[in-house]
Amino acid sequence: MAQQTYTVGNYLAKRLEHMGLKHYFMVPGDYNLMLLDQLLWNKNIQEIACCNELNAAYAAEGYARVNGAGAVIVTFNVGAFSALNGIAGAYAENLPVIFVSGSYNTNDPGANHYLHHTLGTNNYSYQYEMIQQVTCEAVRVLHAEDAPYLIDRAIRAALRERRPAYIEIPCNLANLPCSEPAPYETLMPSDRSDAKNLAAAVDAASALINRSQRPILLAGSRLRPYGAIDAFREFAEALGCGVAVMPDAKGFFPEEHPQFVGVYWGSVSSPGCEPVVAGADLILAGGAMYNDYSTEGWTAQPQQERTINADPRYVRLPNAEFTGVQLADFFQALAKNVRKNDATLVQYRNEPKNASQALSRAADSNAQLRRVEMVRQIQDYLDAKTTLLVESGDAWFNGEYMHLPDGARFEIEMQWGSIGWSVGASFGYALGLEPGRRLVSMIGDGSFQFTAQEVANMIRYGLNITIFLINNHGYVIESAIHDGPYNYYKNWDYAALIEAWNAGDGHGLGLKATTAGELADAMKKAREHTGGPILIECNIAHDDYSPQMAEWGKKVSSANSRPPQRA
Ligand code: DPX
Ligand code: MG
Repeated sequence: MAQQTYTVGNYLAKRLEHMGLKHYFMVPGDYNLMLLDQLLWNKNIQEIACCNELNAAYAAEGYARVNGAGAVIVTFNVGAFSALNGIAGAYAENLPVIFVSGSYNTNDPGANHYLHHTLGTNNYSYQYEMIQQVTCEAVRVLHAEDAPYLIDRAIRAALRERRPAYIEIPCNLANLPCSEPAPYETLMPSDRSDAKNLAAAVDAASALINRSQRPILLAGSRLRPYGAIDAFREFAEALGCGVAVMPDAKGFFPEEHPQFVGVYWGSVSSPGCEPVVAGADLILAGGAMYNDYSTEGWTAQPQQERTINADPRYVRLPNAEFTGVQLADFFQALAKNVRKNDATLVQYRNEPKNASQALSRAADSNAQLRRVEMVRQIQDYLDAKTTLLVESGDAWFNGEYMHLPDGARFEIEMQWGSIGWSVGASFGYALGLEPGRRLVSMIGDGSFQFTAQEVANMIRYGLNITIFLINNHGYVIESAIHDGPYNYYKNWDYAALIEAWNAGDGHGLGLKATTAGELADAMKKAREHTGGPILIECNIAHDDYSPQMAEWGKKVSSANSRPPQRA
């Protein structure tokens, strides 16, 4: 029998360390205090406090984006329910977040007790049942000796599915002994392709590709969670054709690569990209996630007759489907079976690039700040070591058409699209960043109001994040889709908030720009600032938004208002 030197909480802490985590996010509550003590035992992982559980879940999601996985620890019901939105977001965005909740003393159900922080009924399982809907595995530890097996089961599922998993640990079990962890390798998912299906899929796909006149590649958001970015690029280089990225996969193919042809997003594609995709006779999409946003209200979804969809679950050809084929294996094998064809790349080079979409010249420094000037200056602020993170709203459009220098990264939450995400996610992301890299976040005023207080923890932990707070005085993307009085709210003095959160001992910097020159000055100060976050409030007019957002808004709005059809 294994030696009983571990406790349930120690065991969990060790597994989080094994997963490569150096931090976990938490909000304390009496149901999880014992567990938090046990986690503190492990000095290789650091406890990080958040202002509330929603932000903590967003932070763990952001951390998982840069670090491969994240973890968040909350208290029963009141904490867990707040975290649900962020956990569901991690599910939608394919990020393995270990979601841990403390829970009731195991004697209470038998005693038929009513408990605080609950609905005041004798139902002890509703939290677990609700969370099952937004996690790929949910376990409840009811006896300490079962903890190792159950914790491992949850972690294994999260890693295999690239989704969150839930672990519930009662307050009277967290410090009880259990066996020590088996080698971590026993948990690793063995993602192997079925050799026969892989060969068949590669044969069928390469026959189509080699027959096509004008093939093009489309990078999708699931390339990253399934570890297929490098294999996709290898294949792209073997084929030599044009490579477009979907808006939620920006950065998954280098923008300075000679084969890069831009962001494909229907009529709001980056300059020159749409005609090339429209003219292709074969689209090979890798890890694509087609939804109404990414397909511009279903107008930009490639027709199945001319598409090969390599998805994490299957490879779908116009007339055949193969399962049991891993994305990276598929692209690697395909790379060895295709002939070069650069027709779409040649076409892209000859396409006129709409000059009005190109970045403008510098504005006069006394000129009122306009969106184009703001974008131009932020573009200059990016370098090879930057991650640009964009919140839902016009920040998406401001970010999508920026150029990412080689080495720069891009983060967007286009599938879940929960506003306020960016503040917590920026906090988590920045904690997980390698030294020498930095985070730049573009966040709209309305989104910021959802989760603003987490900036206080960026100050507490001295994170050097630059936030461009785009104050266009309203939910402007909503106005573009469908305007009404509900899209307007109280203005805040955003830059002034930083002083309040510094509260004497912090090193955050809050600046405001209403002219082009003020923004340039603020950027200069931002570059020199160390020891805490910088928030630059960029004041622009309410109606100063991207033309692409207006165009996209119309398409999404008409998709939303399709009348019901009789079957
Ligand atoms: C809403 C959205 O100010 O950006 O550029 O002005 O649009 P823009 P803001 O941050 O406003 C965002 C706002 C209200 N979406 O326009 S995108 C609906 C919504 C959501 N998530 C949650 N609640 C409501 N996406 C949690
Ligand atoms: Mg706004």
